[in-house]
Amino acid sequence: MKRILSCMQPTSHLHLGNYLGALKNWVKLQDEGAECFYGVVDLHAITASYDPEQLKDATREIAAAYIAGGVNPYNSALFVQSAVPGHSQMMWLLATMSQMGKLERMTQYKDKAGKDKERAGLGLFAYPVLMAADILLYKATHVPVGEDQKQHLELAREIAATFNTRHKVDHFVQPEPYIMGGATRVMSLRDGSQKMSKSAESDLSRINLTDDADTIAKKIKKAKTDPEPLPDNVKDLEGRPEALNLVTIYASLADKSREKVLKQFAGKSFSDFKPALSELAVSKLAPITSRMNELMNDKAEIDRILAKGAERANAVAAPVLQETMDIMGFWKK
Ligand code: AQP
Repeated sequence: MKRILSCMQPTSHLHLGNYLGALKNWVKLQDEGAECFYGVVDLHAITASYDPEQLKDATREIAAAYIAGGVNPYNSALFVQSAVPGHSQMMWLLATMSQMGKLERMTQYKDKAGKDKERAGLGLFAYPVLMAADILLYKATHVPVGEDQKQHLELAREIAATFNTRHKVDHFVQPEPYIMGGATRVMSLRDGSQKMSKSAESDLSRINLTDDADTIAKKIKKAKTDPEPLPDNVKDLEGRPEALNLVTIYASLADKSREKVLKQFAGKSFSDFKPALSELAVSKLAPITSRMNELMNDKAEIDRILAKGAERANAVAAPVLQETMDIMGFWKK
């Protein structure tokens, strides 16, 4: 049986990219019977500047989005990373077998640290080691990853192999990347060459799962496009990244191929296509938003769900951590 581990950071509100690129497919995996661990990785979120006043609610909001998007917390383990102590403990153990040279080559670190590496935090540098700990702690067999996380997963595989070889054991499972059929890479509404992102400065660049119908319609209306009508095939969208992005979003929300969407809208201009896309986006997202709002109005219920999830996650994680420490030769009481 597949054991899946996947997580999101409570850095801000989730957006349509997080939904179509990850969450929607998590629900499919859960419904196909995989054993799923879905985390809200708050320890990762503090590797960038953040507001301690908001972290708890941001964490609850991500959990609410998971549930509203279809994760069944009685079926999948929905947990907060910091509530399972094994994550940070395992990270230290794995840090002792991670090479600085490899961490320095991580593209995400290079992007996020920018030019001023001297001032980049150790947490940001060691982020991939914590991610390896997240995965190996559950002996996850499969990790759904986007392009940007492939390099980190490869590192987790290398760390697992180093541990097994060094200690002559077959302890850690080599996690496989799980390529999600139907996962969609959603691009910014302001620039079709950039991915839709929580941390992009302009809120007009993304549709948040917390946006109401008017806001969604306004953002789609203002989305960057070009003056050409829509073609009848995907190839003709080459060189038109914004048009391709809107068609891709429509197709993903409607669970149709882009070809089918283009057959439907061939020859139409964006003044026809955008209202149709708004209507579809609102009809798909409104039930999620309203369920999220309901859950956020009952924080005690979210906290109950998260406490149960932490228990379930810990029941798997704690023995793996102990076994790892035993292999490494630690004293135990
Ligand atoms: N634009 C996107 N299209 C498709 N999938 C996306 N994901 C993120 N953006 C898109 C997927 O969402 C999951 C959770 O991501 P994360 O919380 O770890 O943060 P991220 O990947 O760094 O996403 P953001 O929104 O860009 O956050 P910030 O701005 O905080 O860095 C992952 O599975 C990711 O692939």
